[in-house]
Amino acid sequence: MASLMVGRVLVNCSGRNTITFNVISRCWQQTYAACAPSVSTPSETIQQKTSVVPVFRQAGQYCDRIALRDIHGEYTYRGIFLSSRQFASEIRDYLGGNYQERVAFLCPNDATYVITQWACFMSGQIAVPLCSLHPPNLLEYYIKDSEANLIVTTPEHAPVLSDIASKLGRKLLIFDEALRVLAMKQAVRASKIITGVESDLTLCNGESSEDLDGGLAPEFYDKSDAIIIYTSGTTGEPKGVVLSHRNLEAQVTSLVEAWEWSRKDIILHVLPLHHVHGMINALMCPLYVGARCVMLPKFESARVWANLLAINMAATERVNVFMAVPTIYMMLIEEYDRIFSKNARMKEYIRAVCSQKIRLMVSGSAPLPTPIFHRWEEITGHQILERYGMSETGMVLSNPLHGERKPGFVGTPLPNVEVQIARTDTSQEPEVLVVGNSSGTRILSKDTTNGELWVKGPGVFKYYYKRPKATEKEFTPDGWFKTGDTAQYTENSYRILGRTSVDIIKTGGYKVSAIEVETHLLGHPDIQDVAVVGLSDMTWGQKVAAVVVPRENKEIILSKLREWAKDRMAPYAIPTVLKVVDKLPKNSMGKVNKKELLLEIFPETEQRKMNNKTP
Ligand code: MCA
Ligand code: AMP
Repeated sequence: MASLMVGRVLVNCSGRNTITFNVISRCWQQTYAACAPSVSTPSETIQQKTSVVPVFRQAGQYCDRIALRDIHGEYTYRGIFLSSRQFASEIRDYLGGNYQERVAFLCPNDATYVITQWACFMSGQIAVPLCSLHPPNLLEYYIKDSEANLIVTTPEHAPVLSDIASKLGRKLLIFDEALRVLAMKQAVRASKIITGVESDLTLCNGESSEDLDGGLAPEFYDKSDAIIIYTSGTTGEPKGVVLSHRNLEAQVTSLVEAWEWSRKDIILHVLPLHHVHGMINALMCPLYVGARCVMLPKFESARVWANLLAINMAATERVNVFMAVPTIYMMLIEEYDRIFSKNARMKEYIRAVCSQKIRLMVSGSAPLPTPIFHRWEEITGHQILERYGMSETGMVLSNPLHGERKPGFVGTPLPNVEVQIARTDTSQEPEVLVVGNSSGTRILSKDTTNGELWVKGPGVFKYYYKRPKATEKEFTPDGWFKTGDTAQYTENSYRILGRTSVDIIKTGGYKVSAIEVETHLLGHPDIQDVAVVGLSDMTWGQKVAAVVVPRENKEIILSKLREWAKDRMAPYAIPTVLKVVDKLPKNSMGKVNKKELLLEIFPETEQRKMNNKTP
């Protein structure tokens, strides 16, 4: 029998604000216990004493400050909070009052995404963000795999999702435009009250905080899960990385401290919202501190330049933080060359504006090529801050906010993160070569500092959804998460040398499993055999390349293959390079040696890559 407790508690929110919450809790412990992992992971062993403050609750204190601007308009923290609370109660009703149910949601990059995500958190559910680029079969996979009983979407995606919902027998809830408008109306009111004034008056005072009761008991968030992010592995289908509210808080507070996020910041957001980079680093961090997020529907070079330069914008609207993957920096450079390169005065202006008005430009998700680092510095006066992270760990290593940023390096451990580099390539027990945290790094080996990067800390994920074996495999017995990335510690900083597996491809910042692409392509009626490899490329990091053996008397053409793949794979996973061969070279085990295949089939690209090795 479900037990229900209703009451009121007083909680001190970061020592700044006393907020009254309704406490509603019903058997969430049992629900949580049912999906808990079978292995002990670091995030459980390093438990913190204080209660977790989820992003919506932290944000509740910023009341009439502007939280978000999207293509429709501006939204205050209060507006988003109230809309989310209303939506949370609808979600709760749909789920029959249960907690920790998975809610898959597909929303555009605008306020509807934030309201839906907060509503999931407030009602105690686990949010599963979907991506509009994915074809229906992939969306269906994520919904099935996460056992999402409820799907939320906006009218533009309703046709696709209603088909899936009826096929799978899941409930579909269409986001009501009135909720977005409710969040906006508050913004209009706020702008009348505080036009252009950056002041503490915009924080909640005693009386206005009264409307911002919402969410569940503080203890609920200490132990419950928040998000599932899907990520590809070397084998099998994408796995759901489960991040708890405690994980999210640890990841956010680590970055807030390291990169000195403050409520004066305005970030330009151009990233997809179903991955850590766009969701946590570029959205939750600003909302956690009362900063503002200017969200574009998608990345577009010209629009980004217009925002960075604040063309036709008031000074108070000017963005001062930007985060992107290396591909985006490369595309921005190409746009700059196209539009501005012949205009010396404009070039001077761009450099002056960027260096004086923007305080932080970050790159991550894939290695930042040294030429991009230098060119960007030449154009904007900014040394891009490169950092390293993973869906399973959040951010791990970062170049310093103040001090030297080394091209080709990813810096040192962030606050609350511990790392080790371990030698795992021998038949013996792994040997720890390097240990580090935000206070410093110790080298334990005389021979080498190259090995696999291992991570521990409260930000590290709990488990892969419904995959206890896969979870156990990725952790050492003493709770280190094995990243699968080869790292090196040298010159007081860490470098990422690449993946230990050739079957993980990073293209445009997206992780793609070569095995998964091969499995899809083998379903093509005219393909007999295939090997998929990542081909080095300055813009995309790697391009997905397929080396294909056609069936007898059949012809494979790239354009037709891409068209065929459109309904089956994410667009970024579809090969953009095709080589047709008679036979794939295989070893005695029947396996293709992909490193050799790359050298044999694409000798020029591989040679160029070796020559460009940095630093
Ligand atoms: C698109 N194209 C490609 C690729 N994608 N070509 C080669 N490789 C690709 N991967 C081609 C298209 O076919 C098209 O060609 C042209 O490029 C433009 O395509 P479009 O879809 O319009 O591209 P876009 O919208 O400009 O997308 C590029 C992008 C996007 C903005 C860089 O890929 C992106 O948002 N990447 C970010 C991924 C990300 O956030 N990753 C974080 C996960 P044609 O014009 O000939 O048709 S990693 C993470 O979260 C961890 C924790 C971390 O460390 O951050
Ligand atoms: P994902 O699993 O999609 O979260 O991607 C995480 C992977 O992206 C890591 O395991 C790395 O291989 C790669 N990655 C992220 N940031 C960097 C970086 N700055 N340099 C090199 N690789 C990176």
